[in-house]
Amino acid sequence: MTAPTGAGPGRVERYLAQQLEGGPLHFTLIDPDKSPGETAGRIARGAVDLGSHLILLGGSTGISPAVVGVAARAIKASVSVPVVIFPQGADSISPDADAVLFMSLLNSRNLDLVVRAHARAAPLIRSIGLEPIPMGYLVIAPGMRVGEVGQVDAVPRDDPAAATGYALAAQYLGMRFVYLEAGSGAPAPVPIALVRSVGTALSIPLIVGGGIRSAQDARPLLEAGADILVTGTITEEQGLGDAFRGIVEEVGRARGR
Ligand code: 1GP
Repeated sequence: MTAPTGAGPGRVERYLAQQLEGGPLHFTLIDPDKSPGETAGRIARGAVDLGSHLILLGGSTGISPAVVGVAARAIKASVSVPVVIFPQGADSISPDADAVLFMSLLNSRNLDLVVRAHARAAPLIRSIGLEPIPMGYLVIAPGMRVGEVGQVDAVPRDDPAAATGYALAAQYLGMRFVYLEAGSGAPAPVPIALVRSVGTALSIPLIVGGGIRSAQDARPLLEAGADILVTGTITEEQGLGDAFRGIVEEVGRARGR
């Protein structure tokens, strides 16, 4: 098999394109520091059994290539959906995952997070043959921890035009996904009007995450044009209980529409 180049869709991106033809998708975010190794594998299996389409692996503390690698191997032994690194920096890169979100933090004031860290990590990604998925990452207020660590000028919740400008710029720069992030554990998801504005303008898939805690949160986001919903905190706080199940079922219903 030839190594992925990032110049065109690799195996994981082709899987996503195919799945997106059937409607929106759900990604489960697992923090390998809080849920290491076999625990990550067990959560992944439960999530996929309930209908989640991909496992994202990422966290903000205690991350190393070894921690990510052990969790990625355990997840891959448990499920057949792709395992994709949601990086916090070069320390998140492990050859044991299927791909990495190669994401530019569009509204960071820190050039490292826009492109410089990428320049440092890119040769490693190439040498280990990890699939890079080019993505624009945009933090919407409140932004939570990623807003602070990412030194962002968060997009105000009542400024869909600003979000749409960033998202379109990402598309025009050739990025193949845009992720609107309210921040992990945000008290409320990205506002509906903002998702609708961005979703209407974009022709690449729109990922939305942060603060999605129920089917009631998920439904209007899907109706507004989110192609992919990401949840993390809900599993950490409540496991794969009613809330998680409700969100994944809502995505399933949208696929049926
Ligand atoms: C964080 O968007 C993801 O990067 C998920 O957010 O933890 O709030 O579900 P939650």
